[in-house]
Amino acid sequence: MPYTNEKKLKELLQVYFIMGSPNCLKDPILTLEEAIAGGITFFQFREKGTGALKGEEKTKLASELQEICRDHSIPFIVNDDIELAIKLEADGVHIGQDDEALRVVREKMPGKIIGLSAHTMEEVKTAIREGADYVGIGPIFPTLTKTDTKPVQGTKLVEEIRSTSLSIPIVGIGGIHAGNAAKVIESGADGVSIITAISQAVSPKEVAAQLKKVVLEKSK
Ligand code: TZP
Ligand code: MG
Repeated sequence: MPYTNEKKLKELLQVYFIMGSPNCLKDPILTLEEAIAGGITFFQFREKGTGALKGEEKTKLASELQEICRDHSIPFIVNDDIELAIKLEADGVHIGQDDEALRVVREKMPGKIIGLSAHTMEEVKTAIREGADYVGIGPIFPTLTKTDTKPVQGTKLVEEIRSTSLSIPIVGIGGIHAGNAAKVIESGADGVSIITAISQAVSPKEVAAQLKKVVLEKSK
């Protein structure tokens, strides 16, 4: 696996930027470059929603974003689309509970990072048993980005996981911005996953830098 070391992965997950072209206020390439300049540590390509690119156009954008990540040693993860992740030799994939089973994905992508969205302690335990490298917990706060989410759950599950001996890396997701990220890290998450706060910012660089500052401060 490229980043098997749990401690290293926890560091890499600190400021986890997720986006696709429908999320961006400006050009996705520029948005990613600015976000990287601000200090993001991990990137997920999630091409979903109204106007999302498909087929060759999607592959082309993914490949361009991947190259930028590669130039800056930022892991490049693909949301859901396992075939695309394999084709591009991405660093990993992020899947949900309704996507292809983790066991199957692991077989298709040995040695890659696999993240799974989880909403209950049971799902977290199953994720660990089946070999997930990290779990995404949310929505922590209300979000307008994903309409089919489970109910907002605050930081309860993150706290619950951290009250056990389970050491799996955790990222919080949903409605996170520089003003509330501290709460997510304080509850025990290793990182924050963000779409809107960075992708719709006038300055993705500035917002990424603010988020990085908060996370580093609270991770001490
Ligand atoms: N999964 C749970 S909430 C969410 C996803 C993909 C959307 C997060 O987006 P935002 O804009 O950071 O609230
Ligand atoms: Mg999914």
